Amino acid sequence: MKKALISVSDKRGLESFVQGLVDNDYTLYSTGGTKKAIESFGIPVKSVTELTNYPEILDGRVKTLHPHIHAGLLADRDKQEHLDTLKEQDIELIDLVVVNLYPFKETVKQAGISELDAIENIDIGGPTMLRAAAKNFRSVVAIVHPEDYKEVLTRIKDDDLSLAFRRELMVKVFAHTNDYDQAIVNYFSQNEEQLRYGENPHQSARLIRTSFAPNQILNAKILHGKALSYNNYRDAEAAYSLAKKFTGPAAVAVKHMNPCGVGVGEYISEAFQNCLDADPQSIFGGIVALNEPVTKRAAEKINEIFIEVVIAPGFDDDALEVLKEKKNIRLLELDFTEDEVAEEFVSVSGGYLVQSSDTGSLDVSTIEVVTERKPSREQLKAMALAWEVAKHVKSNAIVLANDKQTVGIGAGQMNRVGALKIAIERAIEMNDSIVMASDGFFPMPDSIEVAHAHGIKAIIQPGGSKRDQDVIDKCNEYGISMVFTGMRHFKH
Ligand code: 93A
Repeated sequence: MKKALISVSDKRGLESFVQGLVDNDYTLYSTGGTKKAIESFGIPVKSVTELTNYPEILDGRVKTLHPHIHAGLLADRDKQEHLDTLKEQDIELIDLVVVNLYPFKETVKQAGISELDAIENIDIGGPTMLRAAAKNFRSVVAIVHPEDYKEVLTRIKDDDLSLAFRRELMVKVFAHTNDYDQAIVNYFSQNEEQLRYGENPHQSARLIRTSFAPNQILNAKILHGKALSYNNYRDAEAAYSLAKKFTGPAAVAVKHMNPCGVGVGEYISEAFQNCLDADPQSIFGGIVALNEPVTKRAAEKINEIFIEVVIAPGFDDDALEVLKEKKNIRLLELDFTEDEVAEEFVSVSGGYLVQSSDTGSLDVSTIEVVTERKPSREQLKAMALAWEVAKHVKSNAIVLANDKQTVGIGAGQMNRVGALKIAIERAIEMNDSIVMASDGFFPMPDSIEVAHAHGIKAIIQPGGSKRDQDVIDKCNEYGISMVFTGMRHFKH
């Protein structure tokens, strides 16, 4: 008779599985609660204490942590010496282990959980058995997920518990215990915090801090206001990551992850005013990042409208006093130094995609003027601003700007000329000093026609289209200057 050790917190699917094991001549051994459950199904089961000759002690903290269990799992069936030792010590071989762990993650997710509750839910014996059985996968079957019960039973019936299958199960075990330990690390290092909800109120959410660098949004000091929401954090990241790209005073307003207004100026108050004027409608309820300490003058301007979050490298005392008049505004202090090239993750069903972040920046000395007309100094300045902003706008992105602010932004469109039309429609002004930036190349000259019809005289874009020459010819026909950056900046 083969021996199966069953010790599970999650009792889903248990009845039919253990019945199947018994039907296939397994003797079952279980810990307290699992044994009771199996007995309630009317299925014969023995206590693990019959293997250990030792009672469960310390409120169950020590149930299976015993050499008779672990030697029974770890003995190498191909080594006579191991088998002899088991015989000498009167230890039985265990062939199959079914363990799932105390529900640590589920427990700490609940509201009002104490640290003691969390501690009691750290499973020690379960992972130890799983890891032992998984290490010995050449001889032992280790099952951690109830979803695998069915296939295991089928394979037992067909006598097909192949080495390859046991290896698959082994990988699942170590992935699971790794994930389980990470959840413990996150909870106790306070790297993990519950958020009130996710993108919408019916979605749950939490944040997980993986770094403590002072120039990262999750490490901002919240000087005033209630905790940030899920959307606040994402918008704050979008505003902050763009604001820190500017060397002089700059202010960035973000709505739904896209910049809606960006302003630069000699002083931070002027930069904010330009940012506000760039789109006085969209900034309402927005997130604003300023790359220099907030002065009283800037604070007074900010206070004139409804802003949810202000992020800055500092706040003057009198500025704080002004801003704190509003109870609900969140004030975040954060180090604005540039990041090292970091990695970004996005989830897709089945896992994650990882890429290095887009730190490609424009070197004005290497840009190529491709038209007869050259951009003026003022236009070049506006292009640098528009280009930086375009990198931070969802694709397809078109940014119209002068040398002190964005004047119209078209974000997240499925075709480029559509993005341009939106940017023009939103534009606060259209005149000769306005330049246009496109995050990707123009596949055809249609956008140039539209730009020309609205008086745009200078364009910055990556280049690289099959029809670049058509686009250049069109610009020459209309007396538009155009530069190629050689680098596109899609953002999805
Ligand atoms: O408290 S433990 O870390 N000590 C143990 O020796 C032990 N052995 C199994 N937890 C232990 N377990 C866990 O108990 C299993 O991982 C399983 O989640 C749970 C099943 O307990 P019961 O059968 O009493 O419901």
